[in-house]
Amino acid sequence: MTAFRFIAAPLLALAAGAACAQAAAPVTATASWARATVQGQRSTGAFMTLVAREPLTLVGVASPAGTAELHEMRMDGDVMRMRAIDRLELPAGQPVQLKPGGHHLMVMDLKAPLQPGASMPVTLTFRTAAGEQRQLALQVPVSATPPKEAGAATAPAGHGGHKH
Ligand SMILES: [Cu+2]
Repeated sequence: MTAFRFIAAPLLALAAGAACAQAAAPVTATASWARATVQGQRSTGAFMTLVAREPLTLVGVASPAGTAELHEMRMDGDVMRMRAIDRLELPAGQPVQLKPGGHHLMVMDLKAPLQPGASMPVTLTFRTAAGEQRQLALQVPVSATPPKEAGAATAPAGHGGHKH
């Protein structure tokens, strides 16, 4: 006789507790932008600079615009490929850039085109050193090009304007 085992898995509704007062993530996001899509494009990248005030691990990304993932770029032989990663460490006080060609947020299966001037809601989930979760909700501006105030490396404006 086979012993049937019933594994009681209580399906506790992990409802997004809107009323649950969750402490804000001790992190700031600056120079955020998401690349506008061209016709037929179903996925896009989102970029920003994150500065954590205490050691944090970025463990999740979500957007109502589509399916969001955290990606990294990595050389595979001669080919640059991107792949999903499940975490990104943010050392305290140290800017971590999510940028084209590096770590970035990827939003796939977009429900609608992303028009320049619009914004895309993104929620980042972090884990603290104590293992607690913190969230940061952002409205990421949609743009065809990176924002100018990105600081640091200033584009060499005025060069190469050699059109005939
Ligand atoms: Cu990607």
